[in-house]
Order: sequence, then structure tokens, then C-alpha cells
Amino acid sequence: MDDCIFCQIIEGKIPSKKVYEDEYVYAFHDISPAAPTHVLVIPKKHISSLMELKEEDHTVIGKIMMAIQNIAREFELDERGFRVVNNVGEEGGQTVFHLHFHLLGGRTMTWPPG
Ligand code: DGP
Repeated sequence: MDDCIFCQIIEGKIPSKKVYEDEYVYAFHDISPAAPTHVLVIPKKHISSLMELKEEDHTVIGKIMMAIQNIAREFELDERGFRVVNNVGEEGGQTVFHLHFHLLGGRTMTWPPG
């Protein structure tokens, strides 16, 4: 997707602070952190949102979840706890239409979210 900023980040056309990469997954620091640790974990395949996931994408979702677990451990959030957020659509607060999971940690989270 030529006009997708996250596809351009994966391709290296837009710089990012990479945290993790494998065949399916790319993870990088959010440009506008909402917590001391704020990492975005995304599929390399362009999927515009959770609502566009297909049955065949189960492998990539599993890889994303395992990447989140490993990154949380790397940032020493596993004992403290952390939050994983996926915003879906306009009312859900999604601004970039390439599926992404926010990994937020390093402070106490509040509920309900805004
Ligand atoms: P969301 O609102 O859930 O769609 O989250 C999109 C996030 O993407 C938001 O927290 C800011 C982040 N973001 C947007 N553009 C860039 C960028 O060019 N680089 C990085 N690192 N993060 C970006």
C-alpha cells in the first residue's frame, strides 16, 4: 500500500525506532508516546483494521501476540503489568488504517480509557 505510513515504515522509506522484526511482524516506538514504554506492533501484511482480518490471518495474529509477550519481557514489564490496545475505526480512535497493537507500560494505567 503506497499511501500507508506503516507500510512505508516497514519498507524503511520512513524512519522508525525498531524494537523487533520477523517474517510477519514489525514493532517500533510510537512517535507520540502515551506512556514511558509505547511500542506499536504491526503485521507486515497490510490489513487495514481488526475488522478486515481474515481467517487465513490467524498465523500473523499469533505471531503478533507472541511478539508483544517477548517485547514486554524485554522492557521488564512482565512483572509490573502493561496494557495492549487496538483501536478500531473512527469512534474507536483509530487514526492509522494499518492494523496495530499499542503496547503501553511503565506507569499505572487507569480505567475506563478515554
Ligand atoms: P491509532 O490512533 O490507534 O491509529 O494509533 C496510531 C499511532 O501511530 C499513534 O499513537 C501515533 C503513531 N504514529 C503515527 N504516525 C507515526 C509515524 O510516522 N511514526 C511512528 N513511530 N508512529 C506514528
